[in-house]
Amino acid sequence: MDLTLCYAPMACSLVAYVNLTEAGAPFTVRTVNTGAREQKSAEYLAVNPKGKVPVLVVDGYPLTENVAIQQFIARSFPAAKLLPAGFDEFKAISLMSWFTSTIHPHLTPNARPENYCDMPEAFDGVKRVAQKLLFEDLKIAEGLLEGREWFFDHFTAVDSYFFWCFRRAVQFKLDLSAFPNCLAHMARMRERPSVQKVEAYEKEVMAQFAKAA
Ligand SMILES: N[C@@H](CCC(=O)N[C@@H](CS)C(=O)NCC(=O)O)C(=O)O
Repeated sequence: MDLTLCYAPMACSLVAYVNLTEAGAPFTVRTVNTGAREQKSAEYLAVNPKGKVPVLVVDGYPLTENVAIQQFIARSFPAAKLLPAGFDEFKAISLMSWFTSTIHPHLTPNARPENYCDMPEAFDGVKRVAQKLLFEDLKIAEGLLEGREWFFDHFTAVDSYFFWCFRRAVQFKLDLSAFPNCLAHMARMRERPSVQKVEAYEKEVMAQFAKAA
């Protein structure tokens, strides 16, 4: 199987990078310079008309949307146990759907308030409301992680996805001290070689993009 991941530094394509690495899957990376709007180029739109990362191109066929991509990786490489078994599998899909449909949209206004309101003087308010909603989400995640290392009884794709969400909140310099379980989860994730690999790679790609600018 030929796998190519369309990946941008800082973006949620990190999740698939981590999961492919955890699965020991051979894959190549196509970097996408979102700062230079490469995701809106005609060439990229031919791969993903939504103009977003991630895309996992499987034997030439593009698969979009994190929830589908993580399930594809988990089912293609079952030995990695990236999804839990039994009813928990559906709970894992439920959590990843929540990250995509709710947590991610509560993060993005911090970076792009202009996509939510066309009055620049209201941007601070847009961010404030998004942060309030995000903190409600994180309170739930904090409870789910109480007394646990991972969301399920072992590391799964849900952990990789939540790591990206929480790291994004950290990058927006929000005060996250009310979420010690989430902070501990992030620290645990950073002990994993897959996460160390993607964060080192991310730095490299960002340096290449900065040089090219
Ligand atoms: N629902 C999509 C969201 C993908 C998404 O929003 N990706 C962002 C990066 S985190 C992106 O490509 N943004 C570029 C843009 O909107 O121009 C998924 O989960 O795959």
